[in-house]
Amino acid sequence: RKPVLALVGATGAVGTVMIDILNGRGEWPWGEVRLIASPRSAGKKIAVRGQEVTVRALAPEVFDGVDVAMFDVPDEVSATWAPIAAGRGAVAVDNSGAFRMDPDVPLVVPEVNTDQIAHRPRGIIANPNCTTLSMMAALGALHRELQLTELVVASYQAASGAGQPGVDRLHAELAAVGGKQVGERAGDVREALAAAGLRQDTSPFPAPLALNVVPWAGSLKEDGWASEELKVRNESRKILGIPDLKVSATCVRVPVVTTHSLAVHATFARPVSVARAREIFQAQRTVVLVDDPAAGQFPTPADVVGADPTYVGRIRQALDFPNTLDFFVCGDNLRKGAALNTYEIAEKLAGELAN
Ligand code: 11C
Repeated sequence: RKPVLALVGATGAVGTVMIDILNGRGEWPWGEVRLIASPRSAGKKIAVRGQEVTVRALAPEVFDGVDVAMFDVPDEVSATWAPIAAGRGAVAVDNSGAFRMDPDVPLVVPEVNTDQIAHRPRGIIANPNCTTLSMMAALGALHRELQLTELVVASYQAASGAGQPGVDRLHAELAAVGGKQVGERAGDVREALAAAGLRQDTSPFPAPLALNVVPWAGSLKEDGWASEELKVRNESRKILGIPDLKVSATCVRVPVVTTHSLAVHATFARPVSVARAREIFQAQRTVVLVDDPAAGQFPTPADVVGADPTYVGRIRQALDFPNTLDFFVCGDNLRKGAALNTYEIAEKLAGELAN
């Protein structure tokens, strides 16, 4: 029989992108597809590859007979339900942060560490955070040949990283400032938002995002670090298999709807050249090189959104740092950053089941 695929969180922001990916995929190894969501969304009908599928409410028995269950739900929902799915025989592929650092749960980016999929004693495989993922195809390719030793990054993260409420907030803020002479005096953006009835304390962001950048993503951790910055550090180490990788990240939210960008400063054990880095990127199927500044060509989120690959440009040899490259990456945080990578892992599992 063909394997059965379940999608938990089918009606959320990432779940919706996942449905789009399922509908657009060429090869189709699955038999049945089950769509699962909270009781509030149960009964809804969603078209998957030409067939109407009725969304079921999350319950233990919906996992009976499921081979692969993809989870696009908040951490606390995954923490409870991924083990239940695994207990009923499914492999859970989880896009939340609940299991990423569990030593018995592999953290997988197929083009970087696909071999890790086989070691899953808990029956759970984790999908990285979208900020980490947005640079991993590019970094993994360089690391394979050059051996990464130090990584300094600044992120430029889109509003949809905070889910649909983040997108809705950005649009509402842009509408509130649109066409107005604001951004010229400290505090005038906040005043324009307040005048439009947009209270700061109800925003998913800790400061106005319209006409602004906000140096914060996630929750406050020890010594002033944001959770997102620690995820970039810990997850990069685990995915690349470099436990002592030196990492420093600053995560920043920018007024972009979807597609995270990162300015990367990466140091290697071996000498690097821009020419060799270009060859490495060109040989990596999931990386697209857009790097001709003389012609105004470099990746930008507005040009990358909706695409599957990681886009890389602005490759430079760092002037004052030996063996170091600077470059800029853009990746759609809802596709490769979330749904697509999860689905690519599920597809590998389907291949495993077929053999
Ligand atoms: C953001 N990267 O942009 C986050 C969202 O650990 O999966 C994803 C959080 C996570 O806000």
